[in-house]
Amino acid sequence: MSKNPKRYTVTAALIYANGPIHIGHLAGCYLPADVYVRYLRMKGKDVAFISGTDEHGVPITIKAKKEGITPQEVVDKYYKIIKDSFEQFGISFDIYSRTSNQVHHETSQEFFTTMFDKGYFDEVVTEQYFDETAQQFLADRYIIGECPVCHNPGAYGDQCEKCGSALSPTELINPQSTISGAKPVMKETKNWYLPLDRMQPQIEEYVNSHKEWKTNVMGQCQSWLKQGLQPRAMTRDLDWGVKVPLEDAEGKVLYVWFDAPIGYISMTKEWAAQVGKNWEDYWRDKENTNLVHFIGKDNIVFHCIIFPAMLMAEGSFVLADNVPANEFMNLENDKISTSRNWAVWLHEYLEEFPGKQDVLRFALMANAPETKDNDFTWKDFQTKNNSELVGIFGNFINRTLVLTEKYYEGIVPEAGELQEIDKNAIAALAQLPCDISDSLKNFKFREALAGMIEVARLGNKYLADTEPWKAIKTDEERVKTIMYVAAQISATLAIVCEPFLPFTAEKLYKQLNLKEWKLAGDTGKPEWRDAGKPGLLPVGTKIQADGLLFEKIEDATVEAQVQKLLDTKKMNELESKKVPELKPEIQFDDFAKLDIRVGTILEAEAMPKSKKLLKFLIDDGMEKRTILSGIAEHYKPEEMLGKQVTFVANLAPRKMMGIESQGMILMAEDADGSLALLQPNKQVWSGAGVS
Ligand code: B3M
Ligand code: ZN
Repeated sequence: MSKNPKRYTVTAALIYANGPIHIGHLAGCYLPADVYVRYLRMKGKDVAFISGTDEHGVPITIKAKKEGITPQEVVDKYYKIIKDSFEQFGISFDIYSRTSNQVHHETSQEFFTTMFDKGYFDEVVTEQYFDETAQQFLADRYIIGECPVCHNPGAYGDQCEKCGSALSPTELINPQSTISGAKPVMKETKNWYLPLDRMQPQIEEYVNSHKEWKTNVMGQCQSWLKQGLQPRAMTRDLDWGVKVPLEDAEGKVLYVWFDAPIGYISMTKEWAAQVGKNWEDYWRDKENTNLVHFIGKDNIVFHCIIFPAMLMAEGSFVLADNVPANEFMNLENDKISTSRNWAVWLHEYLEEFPGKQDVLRFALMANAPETKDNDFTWKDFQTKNNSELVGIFGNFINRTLVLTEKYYEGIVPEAGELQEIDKNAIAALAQLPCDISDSLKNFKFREALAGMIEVARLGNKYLADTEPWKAIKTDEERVKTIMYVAAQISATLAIVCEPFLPFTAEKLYKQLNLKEWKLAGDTGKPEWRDAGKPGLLPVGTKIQADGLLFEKIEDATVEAQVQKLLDTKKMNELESKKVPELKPEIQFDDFAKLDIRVGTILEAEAMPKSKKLLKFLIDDGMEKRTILSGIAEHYKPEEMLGKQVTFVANLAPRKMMGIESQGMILMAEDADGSLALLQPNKQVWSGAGVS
């Protein structure tokens, strides 16, 4: 690998096609990848940005079962939703493909065969867990149990998502089938294992040659290596996936984590064929190509240890130069969860916030979980938009455009002699793109984003210090210089914001009339080296505002989003609420002792000094009776008037707060604790007996 390669193969995790994209995926993997790639392209690098959906494995078949459709229908449905939302969000993949394609099946089978022919696999007959009810071996997520490492009770057969340990089903404590809930039995089966234990020295050497990897990534790798690598089965007894290309492997498919990363290669092949390039340049030219995998932290071991081991064994491909994995993004102080619907879904955001892709991009990146888990809150989203995008970025551009329009009909004026303050601003402007560059090269996206905003801050400060709106009254010539410098800052801001805020950059290029710019290259598009260049936006260029770049986000908007989450929380609580346990059995005679009747409420009033009690006068068909009931938090006295209720009529009277209650009104308690009256479903006469 070279330190300054001309070519980059950048991959972003192949997400399972079993659900839509949420902000956690974006912040952890796809946004940093997109920013990095956009930056590389602006540096003139030859980049292949590869991603797609992972359409095999147990997560897909489990989802199919849940939705009552076929696995193929599941992946078709989610591939489309995922691809569309990425596209609209401006994630600029060169190809977004899928592992169900023919070329992928062929590529992964070839890969397997090469390793097989080289004698890399151990053929092992083992006893594996088998679900007798479902007549199926229980691989990966078909089996859950207690994690032997952190004791999380919901660990999967292949991985504990809590502590990140990779597991095999036999390591789970108290395993259970997720298909039938049955306790599995052991049954013999043959599979092909990758001897990671024997490969440990090579893998260690590889990992240790990358001291520059992020500490969270290196930390996980070292803890793996320290535990000692174990042989790992690369095939499964399943019917959904890539068929194992061997004669004695009927009913077996490649392990999803074997075929999925090969998807990066097969998708590169597809893309290269489409655009007339040679895919091998991107995977076999070790001298000139850097391979970078963007992933979330739960995929570290697969990309830093298992896939590299496969690549070493196969022998003809480059190994990853870097794996800048992020930690997790939480949402409003709670772990994002698909099953609990605790997420901000990208396709919903795009519908509810049309044209505001860059706002979410900004908010997620500013808070990216680069070194530790982080939290997304709607309040923070609003603040990031209102104070930074509107208050700093938009404000500077707007002032520059409006003042230039007002004083010079939108034509960039010629600068006079530069004063100290102008020279300082120009020098700072030349430096900032270099700083941003350094941050991006080191995968420090938050720092890079802060550098971008710094350019706008520089512009604001420059205008605040030079006060062209005052100077125009006393020194018209001076204002020309000021507006010239402000125009240069705007142009650089447009360039350096492009990787982060591509939609905004497009608008700015238009408003600042890009066609007239003095660009370094001949692509007609700004390149990174143009940023900070003096005279980038030439004198005489016509610039013009075309609406505001960003709008304020109102309290009501974010409150509605928070409410949506609160509703979700309530739904989850309802769903998780358990039905009360049965009381001990009674005989009919016990029941017959109860005298339950229907009465009509004649009077209702709150009890003074009591939060809970209401006092009713009830027509019971005989005389009238007083009943106290603890429902004041659920019903107002006036809404009870005239209602028919059921009550226990022969309950011994009880005195409460000095008043005798002659019976008890019956209520049903809902899961959220609210109460509902039990009423006859048609008007009946007061005193009607209930049996
Ligand atoms: N499909 C896991 C996931 O969606 C897995 C990633 C594969 S990357 C090659 O998180
Ligand atoms: Zn664990």
